[in-house]
Amino acid sequence: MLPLPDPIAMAIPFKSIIVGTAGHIDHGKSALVEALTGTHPDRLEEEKRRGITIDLGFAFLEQDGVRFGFVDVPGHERFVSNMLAGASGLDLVLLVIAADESIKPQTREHFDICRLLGVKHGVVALTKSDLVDADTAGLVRLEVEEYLRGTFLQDAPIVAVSARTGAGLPELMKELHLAASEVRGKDAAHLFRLPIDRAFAIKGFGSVVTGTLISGSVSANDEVELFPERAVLRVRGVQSGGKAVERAQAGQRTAVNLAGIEHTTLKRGMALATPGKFRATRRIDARLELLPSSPKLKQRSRVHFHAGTSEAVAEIFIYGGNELAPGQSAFAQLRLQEEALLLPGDRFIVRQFSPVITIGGGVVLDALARRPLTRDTGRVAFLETLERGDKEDMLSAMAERSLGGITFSDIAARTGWLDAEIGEVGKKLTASGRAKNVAEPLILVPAKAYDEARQKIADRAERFHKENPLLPGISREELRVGLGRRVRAETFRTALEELVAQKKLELQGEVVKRAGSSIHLEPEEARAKEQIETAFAAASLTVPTVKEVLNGLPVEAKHAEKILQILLRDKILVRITPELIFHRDTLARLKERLLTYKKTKSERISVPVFKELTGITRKYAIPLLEYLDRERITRRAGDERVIL
Ligand SMILES: Nc1nc2c(ncn2[C@@H]2O[C@H](COP(=O)(O)OP(=O)(O)O)[C@@H](O)[C@H]2O)c(=O)[nH]1
Ligand SMILES: [Mg+2]
Repeated sequence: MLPLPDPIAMAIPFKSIIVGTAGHIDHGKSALVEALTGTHPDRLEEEKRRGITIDLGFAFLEQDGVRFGFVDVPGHERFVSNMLAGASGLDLVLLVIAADESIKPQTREHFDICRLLGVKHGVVALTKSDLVDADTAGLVRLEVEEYLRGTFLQDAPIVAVSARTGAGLPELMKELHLAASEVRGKDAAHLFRLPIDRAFAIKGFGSVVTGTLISGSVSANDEVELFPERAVLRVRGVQSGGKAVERAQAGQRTAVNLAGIEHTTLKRGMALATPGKFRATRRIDARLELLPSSPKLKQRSRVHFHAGTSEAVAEIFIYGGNELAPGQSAFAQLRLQEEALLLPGDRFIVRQFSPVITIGGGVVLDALARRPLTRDTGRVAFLETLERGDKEDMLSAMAERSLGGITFSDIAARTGWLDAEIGEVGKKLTASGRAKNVAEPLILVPAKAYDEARQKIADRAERFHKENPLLPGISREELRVGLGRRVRAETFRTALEELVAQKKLELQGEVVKRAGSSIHLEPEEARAKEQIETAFAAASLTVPTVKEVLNGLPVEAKHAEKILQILLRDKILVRITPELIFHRDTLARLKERLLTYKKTKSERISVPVFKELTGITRKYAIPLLEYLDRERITRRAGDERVIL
């Protein structure tokens, strides 16, 4: 017979499968993992001494192109929270039931947990088959079949085995391979996420964390972000399946050696992720399901919340009801006492506050939820859209619920989608006219909100013209501020550009005006304008006060002030102090005279000489010289001015 081809030599990628044990204490879970892999999964001294699994244990087996990572969980009810940390990220469950004891409480609890966590595949091992006769074995098999009817394991193989004699082990392995072939692997191309289940130090290496890599991949020299701490750390090295590797992929048991952090600051429940993408959360909206065996859940109950490897006390707010009946599900908010890194689609388990039993679980829909408010009537429809999972609808709904638009980084943090995916879905939304992109790379504003903003801009500019016929238009800033905070600056800019492109509005510097509009002056206003100009021009440097000029006009004071503003805007008049206004020709002549003085007399001029030269009093001379300083015609040097 030909030797089997070596998968490594043939560069066939291994399929990585995480197998988790589940079942009552003493049913032979750890013994079975040892019998299959050659590794006894109990690691702790205490576990070995007492012969009981307390924490998670790990063992590996590579066979026929499959890399099995076994996560062995404790069966004792006191250690269910450890079991939960191991149960997240399972591809398939190895449900262990001792043939001499059949189904026991933690068989049920572990199985419920697997179901609530969305585990889809599994194999049942009837262990300790060497201890029972054929009749008993047959009876237990019937009980198990009955128990699993209608669940995800109803068609799963039930294999009688003995870790002691080795009976049934080859058949069990065969079934594990079959089940593994049905598992759809986790997505290595996605953003990296690793819930941490262990943290320790290795002499000479420093801090190491381990976990089941649930998404993406990680390799040496990557930067990763630690949650909820939000520290960015460098990866020194990576192991998977107990061996150093270049890159660990989703679906693998993974150890990450981290630089720049004490192992004592790292602990189970934290997570590593692609840096700069995600946000930790304390409030999630979810689909919450209560087990039929659970008592009813009251509004504002406190529970223990478990997701990934993390756990926190949480308060539950049920939407659309005051309690949740056993076996029912509802949308609910969970307010966590501690921050966690969660994304939509993440599964979680809830356990009763006291006594601690598993009562239900669910799936995260909105990981960055707002607090529950009775006036927030759109929430249930929003959660329904998220639950349906159509990406365009989801993004559209997210944009609609955002205040004034959703940015690229908001979308990434809320969905965990890849950049390319965000771009693609965003493009579809804008192409179909459901949303408008108002800035690169992406700020999505719902079409309705955008159209409203644009209309408001046009209306306000128009209204301004009506109310201020003597002004050229509204200032850009005044127009923007008047729209309120819900219209973000980018929306304003885009909508304004659009209105200008459509020749509805015109931009003149910072002034927004109706396209083609010019100021229309009534005959007496035009006369008044002329009078003002003449008054200042005739006065030369000894100008009258503004009040004096305006009072002698044939128009109302309000109009007179506006006409003055027009002259100032058009720079026919120049205001050099709040009280002093000069005609531009007067100032131009003054500048010329100074230059002549410089050429013919001196580069320097004192205040008295300036007064003499211009024939004005100190009241005018000082502000004028300060104005000339500002204009860089002169520069102050002690008591004198240097003419520049
Ligand atoms: N006779 C027999 N004993 C077993 C078998 N598997 C496990 N045991 C024993 O059952 C006890 C509990 O096994 P263990 O693997 O620690 O159970 P766990 O708590 O489910 O992990 C140990 O004393 C094992 O030696 C088996 O197939 N046959
Ligand atoms: Mg054990």
